[in-house]
Amino acid sequence: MRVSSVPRTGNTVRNPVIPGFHPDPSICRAGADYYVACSSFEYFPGVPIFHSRDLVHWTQVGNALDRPSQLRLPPDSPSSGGIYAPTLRHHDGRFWLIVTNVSGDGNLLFTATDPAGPWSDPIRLPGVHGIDPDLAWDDDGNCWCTYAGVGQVRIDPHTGETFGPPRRLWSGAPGAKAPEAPHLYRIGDFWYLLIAEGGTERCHGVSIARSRTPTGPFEPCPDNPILTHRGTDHPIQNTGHADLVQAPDGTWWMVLLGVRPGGGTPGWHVLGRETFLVPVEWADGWPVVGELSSVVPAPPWPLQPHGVVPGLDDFDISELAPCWISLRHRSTEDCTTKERPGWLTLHARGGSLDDADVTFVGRRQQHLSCRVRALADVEEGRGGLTVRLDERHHYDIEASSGEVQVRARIGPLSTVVASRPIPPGPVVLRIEVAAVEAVNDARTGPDTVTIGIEEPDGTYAGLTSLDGRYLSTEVAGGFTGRVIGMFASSGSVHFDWCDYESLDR
Ligand code: 6LW
Repeated sequence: MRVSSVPRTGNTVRNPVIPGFHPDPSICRAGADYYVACSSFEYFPGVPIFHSRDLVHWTQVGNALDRPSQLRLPPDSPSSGGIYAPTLRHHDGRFWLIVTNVSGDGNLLFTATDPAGPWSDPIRLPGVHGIDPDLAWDDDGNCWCTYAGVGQVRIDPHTGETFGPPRRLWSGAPGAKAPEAPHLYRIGDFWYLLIAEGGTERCHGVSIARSRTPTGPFEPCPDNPILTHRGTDHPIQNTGHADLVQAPDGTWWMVLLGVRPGGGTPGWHVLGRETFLVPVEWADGWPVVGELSSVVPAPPWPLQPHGVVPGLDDFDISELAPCWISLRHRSTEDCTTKERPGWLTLHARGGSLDDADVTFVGRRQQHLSCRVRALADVEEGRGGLTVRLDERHHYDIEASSGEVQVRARIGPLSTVVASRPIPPGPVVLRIEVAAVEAVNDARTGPDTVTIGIEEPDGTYAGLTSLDGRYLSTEVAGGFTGRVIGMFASSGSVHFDWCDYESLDR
């Protein structure tokens, strides 16, 4: 039985469709509009929401959790804690979002009439004991919450109440680790249970099972895993944590996470887990996933390019664009565009970038090669530009009155790599990332991070070049990716603009 297929026109578009640290994508469609939500971990605001009309061009329309009442991250909560694995659904005229806050509040459910927000305050789910919660409704109006493990419990999504004991549904392939990221769908005569397994590292994969009822018993697909790149030399690795969506023309598509390791052995990925798109066909009642590569066949409908994140932000509007994220919380007391109109002012709240609690505003590195520049006025404090993986892995250029310093923090080691005097007045700080062109040696790193300033006459003065591998997930661990941004480590620092430019070919 062939239900539908994706016509191949020969045209392709670039994958990942949402580059940079955007893992655990969950997708839903409402009419002609598609929406994706991703995990956000220790960053505030949390859960970026993207919109698309064509599945390949995505615009960030907001962050679902943008109020402290929705997202509580203790100041000392660990990096790669916080918000895990959303499920986003459109049901009964509303959008539903369920996530886990592993740094305290557990599973939380939110609703909105517009995915751009505002989203409701959270409904707590104390009876759901597992990460990666999913939501699915049956024809009788029952709401089933399925979670990593893979377990399931019936819930009232309006109150968070659970009914009956949780039941175990399926554990994926015998012996495979970490059956997680379940999504349950009613498609035709079956209920399909899509999961990830093998762990979110190189062995990640996607498997599926089906049943006549949402509660099982589930019969595994004979072709599991239906998608994995484990054991291959494919440039996209760690593929898993997927979600399915059907287009109005009947075609099916999958969003999933994958990484792009660079350099020699073992390969280092620096952008975190990114969101890829792949077409899906159906054969004999099972999904067959198309080839996942750095391009995806253009969908058979007009593409609507939009939503390129503006590179230059001159902080002329009072609200920060949704791409800007901070660490654990953000208040107008430590981050404001109102104090000096047209500038972003950061007031240090005590910590340095080595601490969990620091005044920081950054954006995800979304290109393998890029340049970020910012004009900083440090007459009243110390601060600058950083590229960070977490508190223990970051490269910074920090300016204070009369001097700039480049500092590298790698695990337990922290060192000033370079410094030089600067003239009075605002200074342009620059971080440039260049992906390696060729691997000359198995030990070649993934990229080079060059850090410097611009002289008052605009000429560039490089201070140092550092191996980027130390700001990779393979070195730092965890679930996030690089974020590049501005910080204040003491006093007040004002930024006139910050410019992010892709240097990818
Ligand atoms: C998430 C789990 C996973 O909860 O990583 O790749 C965890 N999959 O499903 C954090 O993103």
